[in-house]
Amino acid sequence: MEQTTNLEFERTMRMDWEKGLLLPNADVRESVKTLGQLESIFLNEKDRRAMDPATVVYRVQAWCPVPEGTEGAQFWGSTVIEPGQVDTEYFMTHGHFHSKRDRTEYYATIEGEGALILMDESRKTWMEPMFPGSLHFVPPSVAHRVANSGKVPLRVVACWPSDAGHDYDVVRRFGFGARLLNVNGKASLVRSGN
Ligand code: PAN
Ligand code: ZN
Repeated sequence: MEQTTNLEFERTMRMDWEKGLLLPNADVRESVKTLGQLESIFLNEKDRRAMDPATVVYRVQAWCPVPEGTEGAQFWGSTVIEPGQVDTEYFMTHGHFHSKRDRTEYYATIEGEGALILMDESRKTWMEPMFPGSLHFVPPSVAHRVANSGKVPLRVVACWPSDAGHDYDVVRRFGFGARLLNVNGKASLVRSGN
């Protein structure tokens, strides 16, 4: 069989599908978010400040084969959210809209349990349960974050357009319209003023 290659894009990456992680190499960007970096994201800011700021809430890997902002390509990422709570609120990602609001995304769960929390521009907020094998589509103009309501790390993978961009500002200032709280041992989406 004749093989054709486009050297510019000749990169085969490897996934550890048990853990939902990219095997690290020079093309994989890794970042960590700690409690100390998540100021004003959780409802109980006083409790957050009383906790160890070095506590890891989540880790992100991203494979961006083309420069950020390029039209027509896609990025691949992996996020691991640790189990934990700030007061009754489960550990979760910061959450964002895409800067280009019509850009969508897929999320899939590898391990653990939790919720994909979604909010449209009118602040209507809803959730989809995440469990091993669950596959989720984030529609256009919908902010998204992932919360871990289980006892083990919640491992998810995601794929999004390379020109989506991330707008964290709206979420930082106004939060989502609801929060995933542990109410008597049950994960419940509770409406909130912020
Ligand atoms: C994901 C997220 C990742 C971390 O790759 O960026 O889960 O969440 P925050 O970006 O909100 O901190 C994604 O949605 N990319 O578009
Ligand atoms: Zn996104």
